[in-house]
Order: sequence, then structure tokens, then C-alpha cells
Amino acid sequence: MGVLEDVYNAVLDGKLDDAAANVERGLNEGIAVDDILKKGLLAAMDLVGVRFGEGEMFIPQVIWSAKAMQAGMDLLRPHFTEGQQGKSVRIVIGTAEGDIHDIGKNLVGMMLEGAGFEVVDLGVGIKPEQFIEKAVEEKADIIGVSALLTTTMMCMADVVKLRNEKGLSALKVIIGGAPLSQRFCEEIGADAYGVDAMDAVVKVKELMGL
Ligand code: B1M
Repeated sequence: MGVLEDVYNAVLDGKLDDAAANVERGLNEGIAVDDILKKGLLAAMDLVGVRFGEGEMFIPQVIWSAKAMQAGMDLLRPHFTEGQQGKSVRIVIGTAEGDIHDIGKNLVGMMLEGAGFEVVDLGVGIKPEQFIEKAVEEKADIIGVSALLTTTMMCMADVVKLRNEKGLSALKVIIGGAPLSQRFCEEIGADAYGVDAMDAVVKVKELMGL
């Protein structure tokens, strides 16, 4: 069996040690980091999502898969360093209020750091006012909000509304997460929508004119 398949199966089966060992093996065998991420870790998590949605997998199993994915991602983290932008752009990132999904947010944070941006991770379940307060405190250029639940998407609209009310027009808001779309981004007046972690990097560069 190929190493990518082993990574995939380890995440699907929620086996942390196997996920880490196989990611390490893949790196040692010279498999592209992007392939390990997309064809191994992310592909498995996609199937977990489908099975969870269809009632074939349950929350404890999904949590183990998520942990296995995280264990693999931790090993990929050092490989995402381009370091081209210097540390001049600061982004506060978090998962919306009422939402505990953090794998996508962590991946986005990791890719942004890899592209040389400064990332302040606020964690999960972040209220709109916390995003704004922390962004001001940290003198951030950008707020990044992630949401995986349709019920938590409106937190993003509140972040934009609060930003506007406070006249913080230089502070940009980028949003992302599986249930979102460019259309929703435009509807709530956010500055950018990142379809995935790579796209988030592209959009941050665009917002900062880089
Ligand atoms: Co949850 N969950 N979950 N879950 N879970 C979903 C999201 C769901 C679609 C599953 C399903 O039904 N098929 C569904 C939501 C349905 C909906 O709202 N319409 C769902 C549900 C219902 C729930 C609970 C309510 C279940 C329950 O308790 N009955 C509950 C919610 C609790 C809460 O948040 N209050 C719940 C809980 C959990 C677990 C704890 C078990 C676990 C989370 C573990 C964790 O994150 N630490 C979990 C998981 C793992 C999932 C699925 C299976 C996978 C999500 C994931 O990590 N994907 C998910 C199904 C799915 O999405 N297919 C599901 C991998 C990740 C890399 O992708 O997060 O999309 P993603 O991030 C991408 C892009 O979206 C984008 O870039 C990332 C990388 O490419 N992106 C950004 C994300 N954020 C961005 C920010 C940006 C830019 C791009 O800029 C700032």
C-alpha cells in the first residue's frame, strides 16, 4: 500500500500514531507536502464528513479522525515556510461564536504563517466583539473568521457590522469555511472570502496589496 493511502486510512480510522508515522514516512520518501495534505489528510477528512453526515460515523470517531489529522498537520507545519513577506502583516484569526470546528482555521493559520504573516490565533467560539477588541489590541491589519456551521455564519456579519460601526475601515475582514460562498461574503460586506487555505493566503496578499 502506498504511503498516501496509509495516511488516508490512519485519519479515517482515527489512529493518531499511525497518521503521524505515515506523514513522517511520506516526508522521508520525498512525497510532496501538498500531496500528503490534499490526497492524504484532507481527502480522508472529506470522507469522514460524508460518513458523519450520513450517520455512518459518530462524533467520538470524528473527533479521533480530527485528532489524527491534526497530528499529521503538526508534522507538515515546518514545511509551509516561504517566509517571503516579512512579518509586517498581522492577522487575528478565530472560529466564530458557537462553533468549535478548528481544523480548517488551524490550517489557514498555518499557511498564513508559512507565507510569512504574523498570526494571532484566538481559538474557537469567538464573539464578534472579541474579534474587534483583540484586533485593535494587537494592531492587526486583518481579522479572519472561520465558520463550519450554517448557524454560526451570522457571527461574521456581526464582525463586519461592528467594524463598520467603530469606523475601523482599514481593518479588513476575511471569512472562510465549508458552508460559505463568495456571494455570502458580498452580502455581509466582508472584504474577502477564502475558499481554502491556499486561497486565504492569496486573498490576504491581495488585501494588503502584496
Ligand atoms: Co462537525 N459538522 N459538528 N464536528 N464536522 C460539520 C461541519 C458538518 C457539515 C457535518 C455533516 O453534517 N456532514 C455539520 C454542519 C452542518 C451544517 O451546519 N449545515 C456538522 C455538525 C452538525 C456538527 C455538530 C452540530 C454535531 C452535533 O453535535 N450534533 C457539532 C457542532 C459543535 C459546535 O461547533 N458547536 C460538530 C462537532 C464536530 C466535532 C467536534 C466532532 C469535529 C470537530 C473537531 C475540530 O474541529 N477540532 C467535527 C468535524 C471534524 C466535522 C467535519 C466532519 C469535518 C470538518 C473539517 O475539519 N474539515 C465536517 C464535515 C465537512 O466539513 N465535510 C463537520 C477539514 C478542514 C480542513 O476543512 O474546516 O472546511 P474546513 O476548512 C477549509 C475551508 O473551509 C477553508 O480552508 C480550510 C482548509 O482548506 N477555511 C477557511 C476554513 N476556515 C477558513 C477561514 C478563512 C479562509 C478559509 O479565512 C479566515
